[in-house]
Amino acid sequence: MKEIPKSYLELCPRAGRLEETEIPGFSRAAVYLPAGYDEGREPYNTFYLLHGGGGDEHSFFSEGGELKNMLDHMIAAGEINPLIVVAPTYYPPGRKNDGIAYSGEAVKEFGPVLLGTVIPRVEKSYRTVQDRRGRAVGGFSMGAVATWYILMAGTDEFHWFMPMSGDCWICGEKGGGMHPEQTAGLLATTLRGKDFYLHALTGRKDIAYPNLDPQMKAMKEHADVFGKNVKYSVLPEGVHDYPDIRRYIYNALPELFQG
Ligand code: FER
Repeated sequence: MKEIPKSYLELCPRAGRLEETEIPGFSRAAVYLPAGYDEGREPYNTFYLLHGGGGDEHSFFSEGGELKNMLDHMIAAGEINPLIVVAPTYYPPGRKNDGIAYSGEAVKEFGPVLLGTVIPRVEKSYRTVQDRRGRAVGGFSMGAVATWYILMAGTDEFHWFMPMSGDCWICGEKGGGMHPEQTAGLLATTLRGKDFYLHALTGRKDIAYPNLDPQMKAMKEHADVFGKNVKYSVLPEGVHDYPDIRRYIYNALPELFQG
């Protein structure tokens, strides 16, 4: 896995901007708009990026601005096409610290909200490519748990999926580790015949590794569903935190929206 160039974490001369948008009846999202958005007329691909448990819509974009700087630099260097990044929270107001069981419910309930409320709202407010190949979804930890739910229900809306350091909880909490074969079997049954690309990433020292790794290995047994369209990367020294997640995004984002 490539390292992020150090200079990419510093301010980029050609910078995009962040704003916030209200998701009526639900909550809020941080929105990254690339440099040139205001002058241009073309629609942009959209990456929905979901924070970890106990976080909020600012989690990815608050810490020192590094993720924003990295996106600006990747676009300026031509490593990726300009895109919009939408970071909504899956928590209703005031409930972000209600524990892991509550988070499990919140991310499960968020799938239909993303598909039915957030996407239409975003696409009314911003110039987006309005088809499945122009939309990607990924997330960290509980945001990855959310991503697996969205994979199961949302291949009409999304082609690109990037769960990072979190497993599929369709068979219960940490089900990818507790019930890997059943989880992989349910995913395979649900996704057989569907067209999608998924890149799962984590670290060998990540607390979610013991849950994600058995699931990914069990998925490989269903090669008709999880073949060349599924990639799995493990960073040997990777831990459960936002800086390593940023590195996963740096490595996997150029694969999205290709064809
Ligand atoms: C995992 C998926 C999500 C995991 C932990 C989480 C330890 C989330 C934890 C939290 O938000 O507190 O596989 O493994």
